[in-house]
Amino acid sequence: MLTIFSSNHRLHHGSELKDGAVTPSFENPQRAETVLARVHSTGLGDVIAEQSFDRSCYVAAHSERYVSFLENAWAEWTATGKTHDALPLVWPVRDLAIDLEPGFIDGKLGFYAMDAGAPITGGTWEAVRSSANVALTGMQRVIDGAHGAFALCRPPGHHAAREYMGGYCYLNNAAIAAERCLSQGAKRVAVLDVDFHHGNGTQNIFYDRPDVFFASIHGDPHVSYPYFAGYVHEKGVGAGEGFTANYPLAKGTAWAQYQGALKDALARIVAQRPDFLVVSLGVDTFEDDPISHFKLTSEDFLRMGAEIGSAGIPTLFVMEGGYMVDEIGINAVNTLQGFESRT
Ligand code: 6XA
Ligand code: ZN
Repeated sequence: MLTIFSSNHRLHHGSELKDGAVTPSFENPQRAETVLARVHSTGLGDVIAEQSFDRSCYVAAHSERYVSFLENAWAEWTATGKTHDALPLVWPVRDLAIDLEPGFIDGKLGFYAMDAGAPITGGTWEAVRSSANVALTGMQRVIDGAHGAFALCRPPGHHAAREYMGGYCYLNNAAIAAERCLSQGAKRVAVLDVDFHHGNGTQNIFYDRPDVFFASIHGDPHVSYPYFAGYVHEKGVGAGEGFTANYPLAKGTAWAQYQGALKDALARIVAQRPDFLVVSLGVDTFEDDPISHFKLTSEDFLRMGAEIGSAGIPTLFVMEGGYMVDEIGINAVNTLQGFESRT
């Protein structure tokens, strides 16, 4: 399987507000390097660099003003004399003004963020743009006939909604790839999110749409980040009603329970007869992941890939989360090899 990788990911390494302290983000450059090393050592296939894509590809999944914010945030932040990572401090919740974009960077950061877990640094936009281009390059290969491809994206994307960042995510790489299929003539696309955390951003972008079916299997938001999305009753709205499927699972979920949700999600996806499948591949469902609480083993990722492969749909895998740095490469590549074993 072809892998797409951008060394520009190294330009982004920030801090996050976690457990009451600002600390180096769990989402660090070593993650992508570890996965890349495993791609090479297993001989998964060729590794190519990303191509450039027009800005309009990002605006297909996000608002114009949000993309402009991402492009300019660091310059606006440093213009105030600050040199450390830009993080938000105040958010427009409930009855506060949610429709008025503030004119000052402190306000803009809160306006365009769901949490203080997506720092903006001097290199962030270049890394983010390159990560989206990695997904777009992979998607184009699949559109052009490859049965599978691996977009080794970093930063990840699935928490990024049409108009906000959060949870280490800025541009939604999976959604941008799905939009690319549609703009190239596909009628229907499915997105399957197997990251431990609910893909609230992807759900947000397609919630009222019948052309993109979204299924997410994740830790129950009652007790797991992102807390405010991912419940079973969230099924889409308007023309999109019935085109979102959420599978929140309990703390300690192991393969025996996980497999049932995965089979159900895949059956629903196959029933849609999508032209393409985008998999948001987070491997933070691993038993030793430091910020999650599922119990999948490295062998289970082979099984997961095989299940996905048995759906028989041309598939782009997009890297999302996974923080057990020693194992993240094994678990990601196991999923891809499991997929290939069925194709
Ligand atoms: C809170 C935890 C963010 C979760 C990020 C993640 N800072 N998402 O792995 O998939
Ligand atoms: Zn995650």
